Parts: sequence; C-alpha cells; structure tokens
Amino acid sequence: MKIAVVGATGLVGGEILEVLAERNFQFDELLLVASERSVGKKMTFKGKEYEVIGLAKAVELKPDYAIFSAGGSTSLEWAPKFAAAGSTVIDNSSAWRMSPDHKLIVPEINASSLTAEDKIIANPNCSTIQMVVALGPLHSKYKIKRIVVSTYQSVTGSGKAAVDQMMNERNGIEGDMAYPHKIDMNALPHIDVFLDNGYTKEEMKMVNETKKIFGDDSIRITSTTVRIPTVGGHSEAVNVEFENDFDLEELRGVLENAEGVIVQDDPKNNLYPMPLTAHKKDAVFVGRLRRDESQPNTLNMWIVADNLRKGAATNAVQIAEYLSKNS
Ligand code: A2P
Ligand code: 11C
Repeated sequence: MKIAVVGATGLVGGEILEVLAERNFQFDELLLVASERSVGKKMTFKGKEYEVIGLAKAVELKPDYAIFSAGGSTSLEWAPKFAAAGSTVIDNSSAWRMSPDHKLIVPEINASSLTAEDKIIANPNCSTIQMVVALGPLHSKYKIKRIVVSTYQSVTGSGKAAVDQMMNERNGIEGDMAYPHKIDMNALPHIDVFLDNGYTKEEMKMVNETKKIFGDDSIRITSTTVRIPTVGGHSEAVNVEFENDFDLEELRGVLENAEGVIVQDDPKNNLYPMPLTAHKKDAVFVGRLRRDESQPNTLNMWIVADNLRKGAATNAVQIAEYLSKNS
C-alpha cells in the first residue's frame, strides 16, 4: 500500500506525518509531495530519509491514498488527476466540501456513508470538526434546534507564515505580515475573507459544513470566529438549544461515552479544556457544561481541540484508517 502526503512540508503536512507515525498506520511506501520549491528537499519519517517530490511525479506513482493539505487551488487542479490515476484523495482544503458530489466526513459522525466510489473525500474545516464531534451525540439524543458559536482560534490555523508573524512580534523583529493587523496581544474578529452578507468565510463554513455533516438543513446556526495569539488549538463557546429537554447529569454521561470526546469539567478544581492542554492531543475536550438559564432546553459549553490534530491531520488519517479497514 502506497500513501502520499501532499503539502508534506507545511504545518498540517508535518502533523499528518506525526499522526501516521504515532498511530503506526501501515503502508509499504510513503510519498512526500510539495511545491516545485521543495522538490529534492530531504525529510525524515520514522528515522528514514525521504526526498520531496512534485505533484506530477506523485500522480505517476499512483498512490492508493493521497492526503492533501496544500491549499484549495492545488486540490482543485490535482485531486481529480490523482483520482483518475486510481488514488483515493482525502482533502483538507475547502475545495470539495460543499460539492453535492463529494462527501464531507468526520469519522465519529458519518464515516459509514463512505463507499468505494468516493474518490475525493473532503475533510471539514477545523472549527467545524471539533464542534460536530462534541455535538453529534447530543444531536442524536436531544435533537439540536439552534447553535450560537463564538470561536477563539489559534494562529496555527493560518499556516507557518502566521506563526512566524506572532513570534516576530513577540521578539521585536520586523517581518512579513500574514494578517492585516498585529496578532500578538490582540484578537481579530476576522478569519478568512469577508463575504457580501457581512460574515467571514470561516463563519459560513461552520454554518454550512455542520448542516452537511449532520445531514440536517433544519438546524439553525450562527457564528462569530476570532483569531487569538495561541498555538495549541481552537476554543469555542457554544450555546445550543435542543428540541427536547435534558438532564444535565445525563447529558454529561452522553458526552463521557462519546467517541473522540474527553470531558474536563470540574470548575471547583479549575479543570476545563484549554489550548495548552489540548496541544498535540487527538481528542476533542469539552467542559463548562451548564444550563442556559435564560431559556428552556439550552446548554452552554466550551469545546477545545488541537486544530492541526483532530481539526485536520488526525481526522484525515482516521478517514484513511477507516477506508483501509473497510475496503
Ligand atoms: P512548499 O513548502 O513547497 O511551499 P503551510 O500552510 O503550512 O504554509 O503549508 C502549505 C503546504 O502546501 C506546503 O507543504 C507547501 O509546499 C504546499 N504547497 C503550496 N503550494 C503548492 C503547490 N502549488 N503545489 C504543491 N504543494 C504546494
Ligand atoms: C483557520 N479554520 O483556523 C482555518 C484553517 O478551510 O481548511 C483551515 C481552513 C480550511 O484559519
């Protein structure tokens, strides 16, 4: 079995390699793929040295799986070429997510919808993934009516250039700006581009992708997404109204038994999820569970996950694991 990591030199690509190694994903051959700028560069995986190759060469080598994390335009152009060569593509970009012909997969929620015909499979946006992993089991039990979410997102979500900007600011070094403003000691209510409706693309991803993953257009969702100067993961304050009432202890039990979720909710001992403690972990952490006392059937919660892990690399590798087990 042959696997390609497209965008292997990037932040998510590096994380995919770490996750493949940690989970001991079995393959015979690994192709590390990046732009022409990186071709020939040496990288190591599990102590073995590999040379980075370009996209055309990788297609010729016909990998069984190609995990893409090299931006939307690379995916739009190259994913169909890999698919035509017989590869199954798992794509981290937004290129195919909302296409009616492609599935948007979070294994804990909807991996069972995958078939051998799915040759380009979309990985959702990081802020969507962590929210649906936590809300999926609650939706099944209590049926979600409406979600109001505000995010506090790590600079790692914008790639290496953004992490460099933050560190340069911290070290008093003049450098390139990945954001239109300073990010250190700041908060930018601006992730991805602004759209005509006044929302950002990131905010609308949370709305549209959540409905697609749950297969339920009736859920009402509204979102405000904010970039903050952290690196360990994305945090989300989520207010969720259900059709049915819940018992808070029973609901906590549902989350404690949910696949991929860890409940950290002991405020008296200052225990709640944080980016620092979620960093490099594959789970979605949930805490601050409490009733919204302003209206019935409504919960407030705090959800944190490492956006490069479950929000990107881990979710993609889990899809590959599911496919290789079920093919
Ligand atoms: P490269 O390092 O050669 O530029 P990040 O988001 O962390 O900056 O990472 C982006 C990843 O996508 C990198 O691995 C980058 O490779 C890769 N990439 C960017 N543009 C292309 C392209 N046109 N073709 C192939 N890979 C690309
Ligand atoms: C961020 N969510 O934190 C973005 C990163 O659609 O895959 C991932 C963008 C995407 O900026």
